Parts: sequence; C-alpha cells; structure tokens
Amino acid sequence: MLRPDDGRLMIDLRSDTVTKPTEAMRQAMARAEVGDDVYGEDPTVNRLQEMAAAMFGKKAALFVPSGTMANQLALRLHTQPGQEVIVESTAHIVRYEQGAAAALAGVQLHWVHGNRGLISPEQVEMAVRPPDPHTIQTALICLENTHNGGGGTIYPLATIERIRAVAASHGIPMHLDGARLFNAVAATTLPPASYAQHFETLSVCLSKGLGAPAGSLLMMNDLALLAKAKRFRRMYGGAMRQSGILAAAGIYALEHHIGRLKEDHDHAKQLARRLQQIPTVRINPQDVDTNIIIFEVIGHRLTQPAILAALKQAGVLINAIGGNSFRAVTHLDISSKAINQACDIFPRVLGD
Ligand code: TLP
Repeated sequence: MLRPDDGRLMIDLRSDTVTKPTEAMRQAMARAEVGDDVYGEDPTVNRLQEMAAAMFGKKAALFVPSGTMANQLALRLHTQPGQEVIVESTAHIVRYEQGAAAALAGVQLHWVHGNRGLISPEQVEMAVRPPDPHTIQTALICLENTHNGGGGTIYPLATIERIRAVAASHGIPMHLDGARLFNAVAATTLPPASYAQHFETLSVCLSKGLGAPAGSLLMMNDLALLAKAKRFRRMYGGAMRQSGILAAAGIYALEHHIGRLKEDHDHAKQLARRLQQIPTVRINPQDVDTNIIIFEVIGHRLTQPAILAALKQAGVLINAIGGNSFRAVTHLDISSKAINQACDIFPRVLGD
C-alpha cells in the first residue's frame, strides 16, 4: 500500500487551490519588475490587469488577493445595505465566504435552488422582487461558472443570455463568480469575452487551476466603478504594495496554463468512470463537465471521517462536503500517473 509516511507523494485531490508554483513560474516571479501598487506604480500588476481586461473584453481589471475579496467587492459595489442579491443556494458566496455578504455589504441573499448549481431564467424572473414599497429591493444577480458546489458545472451560454435578458428587463446588474471560468473556456473553447459580456463585473482566480500562488482579478467596463472598487479594496485590507511578484505568477499562468486545463478535465472523467464501478459510490460521470468530481458513498461500513482517514492512509486526500458527499478536484500538480494510482486506491478503500 502507498504510505504517505514513507515519504512518498500524497495525491492531493482536495482542491485545485493546493497547486504550488512551478520552477518556471518562480523564475518569472523572481525577475518581476515591481513598484508600489497603491500608487498604481507596479508595472507588472499593471501589465497583468491590462492582459486580463483585454482577454475578457472589459475596459479594466483590478488585481486583488483572493476570489473571496473579488466577490465581496462586487457585492459592495452593486448594492446598498438592506437590499437583496439573487444567488444559487450552494454558491461559494453563500457557503464559503463567512457570511461576508451580510457582514460587509449588509445585504440579504435570496437563494434559488439550482440543478447542479445552475439556475434558470424562469427562476430568476420569479425571484426578482416586485417594485412594491413594502418589498425588499433586488439589487444584483450573481452566477457562478463553473459552479463549484454543483460539481464544476458549465453554464450554457444560451442560459446566461436568457438570464441577462431577464436582468436587463428589470434594470438589475449581474456579477459572475468566475473563479474557474478558465475551466469553462478550456472545455467549450468559447472566447472568454463571450461569457464576460453579460456581466457588469466578473471575477477570475489565478490560484485555482492556473496554479498561481495567490490573486484574482475583478473586471468591469465602468471606470467610475473601478475607482470605487479601489477604495473598497483598500477598506477591506486588500491594497498591496510590491504585488508585481504575485502578478508575475499570474501573467505566467495566463500565458502557459490555460490550454492544459483540458488535461485536468480528462483526468476527472477517468476517475469518475472508475468511481462509478464501485458499488457503494453514486456518481454519473456524464455530470463531470470539468475538473471537479462530486460523489456520494452510500451504505459503506465506514463513517465519512473514517473514509477520509482510510484514503489518506492509502495516499489520497479528498474533501467531505456534507451529507454522504465527497469532492475530488484534479489540477496542475496531478499527473496521469497519479490519476492511475488514485484509480487503484479508491476501489481498494471503498470497495467492500
Ligand atoms: N473555493 C475553494 C474553497 O473556498 C471552497 C475550493 O477549494 O474550491 N469562488 C469559487 C467558485 C471558489 O470555488 C472559490 C474558492 C472562491 C470563489 C474563493 O477563492 P479564494 O479562496 O481565493 O478566496
């Protein structure tokens, strides 16, 4: 049995956030020209922001430390305290941002239950509050693409277009949590701007599948909104100084790590197919659109924590995500060999 204690490598499928910068990325970071970004004088940050804005067809991009901060800036920019934001019930903004929507923007989240994380234009129409003096106001609609909690689900562009039409008919802006939008782009080969055009703001992460150590970008067309975003970034503690060292990793990632995401998707499909053959596992490999695999283990003699421990003992790390569900995520640091090994380990641990 593969023993992590023997010094052999763990197959870490907990998240694509666990990737470490490659040697070439570290060299790009070491060479980065830097300045003070609060003065707007870091040339590498400026270059990254320009690259990203051009890639997504937006006028401006703002470099921020994390995807959570990018989402929270968007909520703060588009809303007033006491208003409401329409969002899918398992979205990152709902589950994993420590209640920041309420704590920092003072807004209420209106959950809409999605199908694998995706909500329909009809559901959005139903969720928009009427212009009645008693009723809370809908200030923003947020979508997540790909959808993490839904299992890396890709939003069909046609659905986004129809949701956009609903939003426009009510004069409501839209924000996209595009932490893994590059996975959708790699899988569909659609131009990044084809998604971005439907949102007033969108965020993308450099530190997920793209393998940078930190950093996200919040993009928009409205330069007045950019000025406000810089103020709030400062308020939230996210205005950095010689952050060109981090931005250099982001530039390297945009230049070298988008095309290869397809490999992660193939690995995820391979693992999902293997998992499907285990009697206690419930998964439909057809639901695996990108690099996230969500599966249930039903009727196994081991409890959920014991399953995690047994997998760890065998050399594989994954996350439990509530109920009987688990999440495995493929990424830059997971080779074909590691996936083949994982395909041997899961049936051994779960297959009794
Ligand atoms: N997701 C992390 C955890 O926070 C759950 C993960 O391991 O998947 N939007 C989406 C859709 C995300 O999945 C994440 C991170 C974020 C935003 C936040 O990014 P960071 O961690 O940079 O704040």
